[in-house]
Amino acid sequence: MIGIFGGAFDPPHKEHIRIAQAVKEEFSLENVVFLPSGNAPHKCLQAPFSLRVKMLQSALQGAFPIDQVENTFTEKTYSYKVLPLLREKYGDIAFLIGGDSLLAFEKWCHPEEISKICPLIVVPRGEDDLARLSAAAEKYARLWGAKILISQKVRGEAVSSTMIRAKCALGMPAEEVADEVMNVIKQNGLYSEYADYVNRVKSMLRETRWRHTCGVVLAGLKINEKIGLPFEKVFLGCLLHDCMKHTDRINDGVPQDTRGTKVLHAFNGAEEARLAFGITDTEILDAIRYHTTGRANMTTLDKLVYTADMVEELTRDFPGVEELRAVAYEDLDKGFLLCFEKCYESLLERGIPIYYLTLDCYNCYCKKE
Ligand code: DGI
Ligand code: FE
Ligand code: FE
Repeated sequence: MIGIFGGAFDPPHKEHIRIAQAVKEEFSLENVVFLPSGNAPHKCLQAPFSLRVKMLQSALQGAFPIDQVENTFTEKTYSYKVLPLLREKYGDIAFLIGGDSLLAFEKWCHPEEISKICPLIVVPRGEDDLARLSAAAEKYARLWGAKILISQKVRGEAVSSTMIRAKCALGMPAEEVADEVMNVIKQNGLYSEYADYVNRVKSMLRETRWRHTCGVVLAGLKINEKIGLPFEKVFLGCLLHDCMKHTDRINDGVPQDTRGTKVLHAFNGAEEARLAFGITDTEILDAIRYHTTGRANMTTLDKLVYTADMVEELTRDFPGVEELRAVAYEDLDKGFLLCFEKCYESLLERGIPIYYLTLDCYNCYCKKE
């Protein structure tokens, strides 16, 4: 039997290869064929098919074959259409999927067709509930005669390609990716659409503040895994949030009453994003503008940037930050509330004058009747 390992592989990471090897062993597969998906309609930071194949070749070094059939498809490729072709080509096949995909199997296109074509090999993620997976497997067996094999030995780790692409965009090392793949990424300038913004912000900040900014981008994207705002809004809001932290230059349009206070840089940063970086998206601009004070009726992006700013993993290490972080990654509304309360109390304790928007925010979210 041949295992079919489909994915975007944008980029392929070490965990992909570990899983392929481990599944091959556990199920005594003759081989595992990597099947990069066809090009999706253009999204931010996506590598084209040919370069994803090139990265896969560098990652696999001939250890596993790559099937490029999905490159020939112009419309969206569905498993129920591709798998019959692969069965014709390879004979006895099994389709590798993650635990999360099995739980969503009903929402796939024609799961009953797929169930007839070949067995599914399910690789649970570390945090997956095995009882739930077994229950789902039994149900699909009953409904459609699906043959579902749940791996007993392999546990996938939650490696996020989005996070890897963000690290590349920020010029950070990504240990999830093999050196050979990183070389292809660099040589072809992959995931570098925001290089101009990144370089400019970096040049405006001192080293630790830049590290903090990278931390906020990564924390923001991690929070966003549960929320699903557009990548660009999260990336740019977080990237630009503190861009005016280290300057005395004040842009037009910044409220007078913020001068000489710690909240100035947020308003100044929003104007800089608009005037110098050419950002026109008001949601991004607002998230920057209100990242220090908060406000009444915050948008999800406002809360996300505010919270990521406080819990990022690269420089924030105040007592209790780990608990805040865990809550924030799980539930943004709760995480935001805890972060805001902590910040508000600290202002009171230190006797710092509270800006009216901070008070608005307090009245909106914290005031008990
Ligand atoms: O820029 P960061 O250090 O990453 O974080 P931030 O933008 O949240 O700024 C935090 C600082 O802003 C901290 O010293 C407290 C101060 N601050 C927050 N809200 C208010 C405030 N200062 C005044 N004067 N009034 C506020 O309402
Ligand atoms: Fe700030
Ligand atoms: Fe900040």
